Amino acid sequence: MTKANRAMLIGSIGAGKSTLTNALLERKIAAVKTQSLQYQDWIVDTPGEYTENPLFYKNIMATALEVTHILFLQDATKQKTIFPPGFSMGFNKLPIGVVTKSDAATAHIKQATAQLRRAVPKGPIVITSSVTGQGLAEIRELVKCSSLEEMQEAMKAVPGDVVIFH
Ligand SMILES: Nc1nc2c(ncn2[C@@H]2O[C@H](COP(=O)(O)OP(=O)(O)OP(=O)(O)O)[C@@H](O)[C@H]2O)c(=O)[nH]1
Ligand SMILES: [Mg+2]
Repeated sequence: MTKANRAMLIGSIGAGKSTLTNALLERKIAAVKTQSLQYQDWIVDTPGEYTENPLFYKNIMATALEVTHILFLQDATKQKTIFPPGFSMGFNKLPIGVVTKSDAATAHIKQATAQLRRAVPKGPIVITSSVTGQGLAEIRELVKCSSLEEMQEAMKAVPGDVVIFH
């Protein structure tokens, strides 16, 4: 991993941020509820409350200054999204949309992807599962990239059911 590159994970309570953090770092431990910012290697894991409550947006903004990439997580098993339209455009950071829990029986991947695309109008959307490992290698690759063009180039051989670029 390029040492300078770091990713902040944001998304609703229970979206799977900590489980994804552990999976990306190959830590075989179960996630517990996140109460505060967690710096884990090249990942900054945040409590879901930071994204769910606009009162915490200033914390997200401040923490974003410390990272190169922001991962916007949408739970595929949830009908609702908590991201305002165009949310990623408010950050001067490389965005990665992440649909989580693609393995779940109740996952609605198409719907989650469409919702996430409204929040993340530009950049890759990666369909992931921390259970099967789908999309994890792609996220690690994307966080090594330093521009949208580089991310697009890095993903050009990846099937469209794992990464959607815009
Ligand atoms: N099926 C399935 N379940 C998952 C996956 N990722 C997370 N979960 C489950 O979703 C629940 C919440 O996961 P967490 O990783 O704690 O969610 P979080 O986003 O960190 O939640 P907060 O820390 O409260 O903001 C747990 O019961 C996980 O086991 C996945 O890829 N597939
Ligand atoms: Mg957590």
